[in-house]
Amino acid sequence: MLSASELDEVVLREVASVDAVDVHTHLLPPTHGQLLLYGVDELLTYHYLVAELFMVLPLDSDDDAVSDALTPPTADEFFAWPKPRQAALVFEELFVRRTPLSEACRGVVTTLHLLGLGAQLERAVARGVARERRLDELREWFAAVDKEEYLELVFTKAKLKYAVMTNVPFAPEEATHFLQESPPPISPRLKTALRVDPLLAGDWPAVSAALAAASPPFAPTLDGCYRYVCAWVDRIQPLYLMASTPSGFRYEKSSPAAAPPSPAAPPSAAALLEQVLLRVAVERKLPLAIKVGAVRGMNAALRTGGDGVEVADLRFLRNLCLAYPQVKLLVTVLSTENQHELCVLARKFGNLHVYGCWWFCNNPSIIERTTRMRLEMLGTAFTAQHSDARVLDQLLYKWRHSRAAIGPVLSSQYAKLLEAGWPLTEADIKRDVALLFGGAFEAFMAK
Ligand code: REL
Ligand code: ZN
Repeated sequence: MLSASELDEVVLREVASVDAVDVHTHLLPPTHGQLLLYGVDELLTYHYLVAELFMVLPLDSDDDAVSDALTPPTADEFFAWPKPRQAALVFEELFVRRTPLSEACRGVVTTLHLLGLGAQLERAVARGVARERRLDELREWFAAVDKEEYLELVFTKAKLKYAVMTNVPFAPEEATHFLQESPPPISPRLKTALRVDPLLAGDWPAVSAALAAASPPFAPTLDGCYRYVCAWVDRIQPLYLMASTPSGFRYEKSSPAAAPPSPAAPPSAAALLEQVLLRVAVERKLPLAIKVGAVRGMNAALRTGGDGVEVADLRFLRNLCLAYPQVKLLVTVLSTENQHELCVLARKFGNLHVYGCWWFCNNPSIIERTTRMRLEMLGTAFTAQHSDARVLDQLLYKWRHSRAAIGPVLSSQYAKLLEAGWPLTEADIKRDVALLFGGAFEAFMAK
């Protein structure tokens, strides 16, 4: 049995060392060539940092605040630049001219230090270094790594068992890697997930374009679409289907008495959801991971960095859970305002599993309060975090920072339990931490 004085040490140690499952990332395997992002230029051009860059760039190039040698680009000009030039501007503005205080900036610092590149980073920000040379030493280090070995190194250092990818059949540059005659085997560190946003959004133009572009093409009908999705399920054997909801998303089960649509009309959003996405989920026994609360293209000029957040109406989750009790839903929400209601929904429906602190919620202060609430409301029946990493090296900081935020919250919850008189053991803590960092996800998937 543990004493109050031993508690912190044991909990923090377990949280820091448990082998976690990263249930959602945007990483792709080394066999996808250039699509596996890593290195200092990719770290610095992460869309979180690009958004922060455009917050501080002068609005027009005559502004005196502009760094003399760098005329501020428009967003379109910036994205047309080669990556190293984009990275150099981000570095200059956010790390040299300002203190990298934000979570995304601090993440770059943590990552480089965990890779043993602290001295190189210090030299990069030093006075007197020509700004176009600043990142050279760091770039040289990354240029020398072997991708497969580096993937292994990062997973080992981040203490991850495996990470789930986001595999988008609608993106030709990604799809082509799976469509080869005999695709090379994927590293066991990465598991597949089939990402199908246009189906949840009822985006028939996007869906029908994909059906037409397939070789051979699929019929531009609901049945054709169903076959297309099944073919992708067979091809990549995903752990789950995943989609994010469009802004203002609603769902109510269609009434069987509803008049059939005219055969000439494009399929409705409800038909795509029920007759394709949910049908595949039921027939193939595939969980559906839903991400709620993003507002795509809030400032479209910033591309992915221009996506925003809204407080979502979560009634659709109740409707889905009731209408499809056999379909398992993995759910995360982007607005802090939705976190409490999501916990209540998870308490009501055994087919709903809460995972992670997503994107704008992936900040220590929000992780702390969200995790505290989840522990109080859900015990260990949730997944504390996912990284959403787009760049391989980010696994290092995202997991380091998340573990640091979650550990003390968990420890204080245990302290209250000890005080209440529960005989807590080290084995209990090991078991619980394993659940929060992937075990509860795997148990839910196996249900
Ligand atoms: O999977 C998603 O929908 C999101 O995570 C992404 O759209 C987002 O850009 C991601 O980088 C956030 O962390
Ligand atoms: Zn994501």
